[in-house]
Amino acid sequence: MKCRESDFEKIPGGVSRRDFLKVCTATAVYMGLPASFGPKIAEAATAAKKRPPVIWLSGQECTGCTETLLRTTHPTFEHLILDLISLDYSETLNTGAGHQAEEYRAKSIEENKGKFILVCEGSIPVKDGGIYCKIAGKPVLEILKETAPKAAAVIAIGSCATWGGVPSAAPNPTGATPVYKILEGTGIPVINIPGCPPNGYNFLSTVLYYVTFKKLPELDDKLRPKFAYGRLIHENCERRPHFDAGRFAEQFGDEGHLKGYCLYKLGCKGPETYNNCSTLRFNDMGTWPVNTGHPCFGCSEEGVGFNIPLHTPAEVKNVTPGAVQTPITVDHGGGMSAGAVALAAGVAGAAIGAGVVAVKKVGQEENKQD
Ligand code: FSX
Ligand code: SF4
Ligand code: F3S
Repeated sequence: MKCRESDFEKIPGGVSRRDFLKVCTATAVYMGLPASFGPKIAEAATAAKKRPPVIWLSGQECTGCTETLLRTTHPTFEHLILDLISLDYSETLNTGAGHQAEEYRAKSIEENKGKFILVCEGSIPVKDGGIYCKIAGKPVLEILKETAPKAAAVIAIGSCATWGGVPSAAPNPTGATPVYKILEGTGIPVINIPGCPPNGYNFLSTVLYYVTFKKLPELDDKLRPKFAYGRLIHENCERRPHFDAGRFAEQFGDEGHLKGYCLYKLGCKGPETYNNCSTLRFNDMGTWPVNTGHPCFGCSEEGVGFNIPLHTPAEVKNVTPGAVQTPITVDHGGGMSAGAVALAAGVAGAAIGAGVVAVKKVGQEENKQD
């Protein structure tokens, strides 16, 4: 096919228009939309005249969620942060500090009322008035309560922000609480992207969807985008044929483990964890916990990771066979999954997706699905 010169024109983020379209199409498919939505996504993502403002708050967390967005060899995450959105405040990435940074945050919130996206990373301590996590002398609990009503939507990123995560593990000394619970009953739209850390593409695709359609993607009853958290990990795991055939690793390093058998008896929580790790995977190598030989510990599932001991067998929630049965002769860990390939390309699309426009508030209730 003959390419036009305009195909190679660079759009913000240093990506060629042609590659960008490809990526938007891959992202559309990943979100369960027809491929014909690709151009629509690309158009919405590049139409914005003003870079969309994002305020990124940090509560109790390890910063892994930010790190996972930045630690990719695909360049577009950096472009997302630095070129395509206006990241007006992020304690990890701010160049300014102290009063200067705080004043800038206040200014951006006032100037962009109802238009900015508030991203919350980390849990919110509520015990003793929230004194266990303060920013510029103010409890993050107060900052969240003041800021969220002025945002277009709130994205809780990571298991700490969505369920409480590590800081809320028993005995939860600081009263670490998820963001959605703090905002319950306020009508402020909240979307949960759990994982410790979550897959960056789940976050970026959500932003992209929001930008394109001016509403939240379809959410489940736990406010998670269904396109990413609609299926159990176990349903699409490459070790699933071994599970079905009753072939298990009994101990780390035993013959079954070395042969790539199912990790259920080592405590794998894939059968009770809703996430796309087994299809989307992480990093450019297409790795994920199970293909490195470690059981999933349910990091993204409320009440599982950080709650149920690592090696306690999971509750098998669904015995439906996987959609695709992987041949058990395949060498584990070799090559990228189809999903990983699409998403490796898809990162740019998601990034540009954050080339956000002003967004309309959408009621949480309207988006909750059974
Ligand atoms: Fe929590 Fe994210 Fe785990 Fe860490 O911030 S979800 S501890 S990866 O950094 O919040
Ligand atoms: Fe895969 Fe874990 Fe399910 Fe076994 S129990 S098939 S390792 S998700
Ligand atoms: Fe977490 Fe399990 Fe995925 S531990 S990263 S939900 S495989």
